[in-house]
Amino acid sequence: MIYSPEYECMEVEARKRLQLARLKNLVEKLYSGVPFYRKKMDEMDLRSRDIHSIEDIEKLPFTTKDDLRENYPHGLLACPKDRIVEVHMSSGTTGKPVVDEYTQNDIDIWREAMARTLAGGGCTKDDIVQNCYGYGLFTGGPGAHYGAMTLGAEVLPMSSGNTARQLMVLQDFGSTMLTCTPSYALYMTEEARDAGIDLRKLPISKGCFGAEPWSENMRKEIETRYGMKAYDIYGLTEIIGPGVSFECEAQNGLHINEDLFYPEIIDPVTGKTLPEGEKGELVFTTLTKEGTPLLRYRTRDITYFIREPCTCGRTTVRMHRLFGRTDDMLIIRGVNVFPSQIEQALIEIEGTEPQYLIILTRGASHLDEVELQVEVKQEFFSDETRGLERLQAKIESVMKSKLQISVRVKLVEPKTIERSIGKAKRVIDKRTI
Ligand code: DLL
Repeated sequence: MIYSPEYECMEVEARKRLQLARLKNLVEKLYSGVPFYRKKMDEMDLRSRDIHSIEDIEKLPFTTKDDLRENYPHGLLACPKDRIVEVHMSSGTTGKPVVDEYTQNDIDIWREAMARTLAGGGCTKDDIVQNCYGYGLFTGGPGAHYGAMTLGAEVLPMSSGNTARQLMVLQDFGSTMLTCTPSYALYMTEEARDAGIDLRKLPISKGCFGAEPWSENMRKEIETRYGMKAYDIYGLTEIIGPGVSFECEAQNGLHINEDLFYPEIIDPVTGKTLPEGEKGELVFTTLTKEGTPLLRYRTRDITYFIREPCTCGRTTVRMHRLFGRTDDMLIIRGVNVFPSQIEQALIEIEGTEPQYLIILTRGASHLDEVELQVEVKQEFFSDETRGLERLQAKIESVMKSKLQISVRVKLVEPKTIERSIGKAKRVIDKRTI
């Protein structure tokens, strides 16, 4: 089901006009209401009258995560403080968290964006949504909750963790849709297997997963183990939370809610807009937000746009599932590697579980050393040692040929790598410069 055909299936030129009107309005609001933006625009001698087409957005200044941190907590507020009704923050591991402050209108926009998102994954008023994204300052839990309620579905606000209880509810309440991080969805399948629960026999038939990188193969694992359709959903605290883009039944790129969040792809080094279809850094401008609207926010996420019409009928631009982030790109002996590439290579190798940990060290020779811990399927572990040695050598050679780096593989028993109930941690970087 398409939740808002009037916006999602809008004629492309009409959408551009809408985006332009919204952008001009935003620029005016930021100039008059946010000293940080007024200063930037004064320095560049820019006003909303200089914006004649949506492409003129390229004239406007970027906003970075550092800008957000420097203006923590309320420096980027664009409306009177008493209009704020809810606040969320990112779980950032370094520095101050980034803050999103919502007016009631912003919450309504979020409900709309998340209703479109869950509807993209097939959610209707008849569904029972087991929401295991974390509730709290994280946007995942509340975002999915608002969306499911807006669609009239029944919500089970589980939050993350307590897997035994999740499985009990999944069985006893007949949940039909699951919302959580993909790594937690997989973890639940392991616990279910140990508890002798056949997830494929339960009513659960679809899920919207996001908040962390995952691969096409991980999707296949989740779909097979639950007997469900698994959809990728994307978003970030700074822009609104989840609800920025989502997959439809075609599972071929994520439709961006571009009447609300204007997307661009830039070269992360030069900041220049890249030609259509090229892979680069994703940038968003919040076209309708009131609390903490952002101009050309650099997400550090890497993807490219797909503009060919989608079979679902939506006319919105799609983004390819993320390739990684400019800041989680590992540089190993000068080679650029994304953890997602390692995952993609690994999951194709028979005998391994999609659970891994990359440990980076710098040896006495000052060269980067990579240890890749990989969980092996139980059947393989009980096998003779020669089988394990063969598997280890195979993974090492696949990594060498696919990623051009030498890794030392350490096979570990099932369930040794720490599981996460939220975003999974895949890399431990112990290198010192
Ligand atoms: O993770 C919002 C969210 C909640 C999205 C629930 C989807 C579902 P943050 O904690 O601010 O917000 O983290 C945002 O997570 O810039 C990406 O790097 C990453 N990310 C989010 N969704 C995906 C995805 C939420 N589908 C950061 N695939 C983003 C890969 C994702 N990475």
